[in-house]
Amino acid sequence: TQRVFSGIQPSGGLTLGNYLGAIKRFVEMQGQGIETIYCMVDMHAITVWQDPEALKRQTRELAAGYLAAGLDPSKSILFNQSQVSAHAELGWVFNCVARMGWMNRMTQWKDKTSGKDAEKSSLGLFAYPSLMAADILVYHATHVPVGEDQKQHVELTRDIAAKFNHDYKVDFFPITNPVIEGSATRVMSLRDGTKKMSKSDPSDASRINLTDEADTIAKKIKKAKTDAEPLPDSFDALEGRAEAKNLVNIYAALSGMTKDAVLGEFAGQGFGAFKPRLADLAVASLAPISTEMSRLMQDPAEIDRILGEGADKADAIARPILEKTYDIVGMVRSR
Ligand code: AQP
Repeated sequence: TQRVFSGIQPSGGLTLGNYLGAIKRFVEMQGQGIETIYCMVDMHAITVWQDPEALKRQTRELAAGYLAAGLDPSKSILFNQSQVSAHAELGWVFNCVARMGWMNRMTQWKDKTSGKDAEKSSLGLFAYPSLMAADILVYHATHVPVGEDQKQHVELTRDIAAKFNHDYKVDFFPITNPVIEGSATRVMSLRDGTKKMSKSDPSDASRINLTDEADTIAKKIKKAKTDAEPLPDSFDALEGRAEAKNLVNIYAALSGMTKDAVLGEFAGQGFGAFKPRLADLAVASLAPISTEMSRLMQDPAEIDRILGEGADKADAIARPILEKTYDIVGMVRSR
């Protein structure tokens, strides 16, 4: 049987990248006879500094985003990571299974410390992938829907599971599969087509936030970096035009059309014609979600109740798997 786990950091507002690369996929996987567990990974978020009040607000906002996009607490388990302590506990065990060299090779670690003094990064940022492996494996999850940028971390999760199974001579943790599907597994920054759209990019103009007003979305798309060439009639012909590719990709993902079908419609036209259409499409797709998010945010107590209930359900799955892990490792359990 399949069990799906995935999470998003409440480290800022949700972006179009998080929506197309993750949340939209979460919703598609829900209720198909598959158990779906979706987390707000607040413990990952604090690997870089988070203002405490902002973290609480962002966690509730992320929960509102999940709900507004169509996740249903009666069909999926929705909760924030810190309320289920088994994540941190298994994370510690995995810190002792994973090797420093593995962590050193993680491109997210390299990206997040590049140009900075890595010595001043938190130890948690370095160990991030080990906690992520715990998030997944504490549920024995078989499938993890993520964007392209998280593929390496899911591969590391497989390595940790295999090393644990090998070291302790057990067949206990499953070898999890990343699910990287959909037409927008890698949405790029609106200012730089070689960088991914990210909620922590210092430039707000680089991303579309799910909570942006219609005119802000239109303005950001209008200002998005492009080139002066008209659009060709096939996606292959866009090679070398990173920004153009990104906008076409976003159009395809939002409309449900193939990229070639999008280009079939716009071939020969420039961005002056394409951008307003993309802006209209983005506004039409995101407005219902952002309206519902603001409605939900008016009742934070109800959001907290949903997260608490989800945490109870998550704990009921995770706790026995953690206890079995402790037993395998040789920890005395006497109460
Ligand atoms: N640009 C993107 N395109 C497609 N998918 C994306 N995801 C993130 N950005 C894109 C997917 O969203 C999920 C949650 O990501 P996360 O919040 O845990 O961390 P992240 O990948 O580091 O996302 P951000 O927005 O860039 O956050 P910060 O800036 O705080 O690090 C993942 O499935 C991810 O693949």
